[in-house]
Amino acid sequence: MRITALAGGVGGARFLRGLRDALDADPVLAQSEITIIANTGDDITLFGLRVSPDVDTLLYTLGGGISERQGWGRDEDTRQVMGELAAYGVGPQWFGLGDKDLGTHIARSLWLGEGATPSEITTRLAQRWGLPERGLRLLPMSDQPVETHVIVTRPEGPEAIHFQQWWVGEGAATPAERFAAVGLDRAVAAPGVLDAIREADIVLLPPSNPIVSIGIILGVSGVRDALRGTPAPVVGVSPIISGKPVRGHADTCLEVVGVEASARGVAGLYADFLDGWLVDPQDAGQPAPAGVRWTPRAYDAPLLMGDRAGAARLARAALDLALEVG
Ligand code: GDP
Ligand code: FO1
Ligand code: CA
Repeated sequence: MRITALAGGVGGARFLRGLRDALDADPVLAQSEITIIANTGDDITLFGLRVSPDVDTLLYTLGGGISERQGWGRDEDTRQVMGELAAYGVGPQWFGLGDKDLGTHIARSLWLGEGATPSEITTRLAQRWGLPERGLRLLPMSDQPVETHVIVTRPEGPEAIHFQQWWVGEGAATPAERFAAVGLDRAVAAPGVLDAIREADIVLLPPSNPIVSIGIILGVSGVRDALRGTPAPVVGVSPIISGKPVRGHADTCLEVVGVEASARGVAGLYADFLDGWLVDPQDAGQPAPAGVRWTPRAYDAPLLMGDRAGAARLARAALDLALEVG
């Protein structure tokens, strides 16, 4: 079975680790390959280093090096380098880069300087984390740089800031007018991305942020058309339960683009290619968006990943829904 998934950071990574566990526990499906198309719109250059938060969260979670407490960054990391930078008055200090994590950013930046593409670099990083031998292929959505910015409203007028400054630095609390994905209009899909969607047996959308994770990947030229055209069933898991995201500020992001923060509102963003949508029992009463041929399927427990076993159970339910509608 060839499974392709679009993914952001923490929600995507935890779901996909659960999916790998669920497949490994199934004698028939254990040989399945998962291709992950990662959002790179969160990428940012800090201290001269290229940081790719969603790619790194996927690498560390799937490779066994994640900080479980944070959901991002390396396990048992320290902040010595950040402390030294602070002593020199060098910022920003609102983005916490751990010492072990910095190794990844230095390697990535060095290889970019040598002319390697993000795809090639992601392959190298994934090898170190043992992804290929576990049947996991990680692809950045594009090899062209894309950076999501947020147009915020300040007392002195509108200002465009990097998504990470808004999300991490300002806790998504500064009123925002809109998102601008700088470079997205010129970004072409990275090698293998469109074929992975077209040739998949199943396409899954983990419960990733619908605007700044999945929404950015959908904006890469050809991705949406590939999803519309693929013969594979496309099934998603709602990141919103009863109007609230499980973590983060997806409700604020939806508000910025004028979409209702609900399981149904998110499904409406995918209505042109989605075949199945897994929702929390609390959202079971919500009808599908107008004109779609599926009805939302309620999970048989709260739509929460909780621990790793809970993530495997949720992923198995999404897989079963895909096998049913496919
Ligand atoms: P990020 O890049 O780190 O923000 O991560 P993603 O974009 O991959 O996923 C973020 C989304 O995952 C948020 O909107 C959360 O609501 C959602 N999420 C996280 N954990 C869970 C969970 O256990 N269940 C569900 N249904 N959604 C979750
Ligand atoms: N998220 C935070 O809330 N605070 C941080 O200081 C922070 C640092 C950080 C460093 C590396 C990395 O890969 C991710 C990091 N994140 C941090 C998570 C992350 O950037 C965001 O939660 C997501 O990109 C939002 O989608
Ligand atoms: Ca992210």
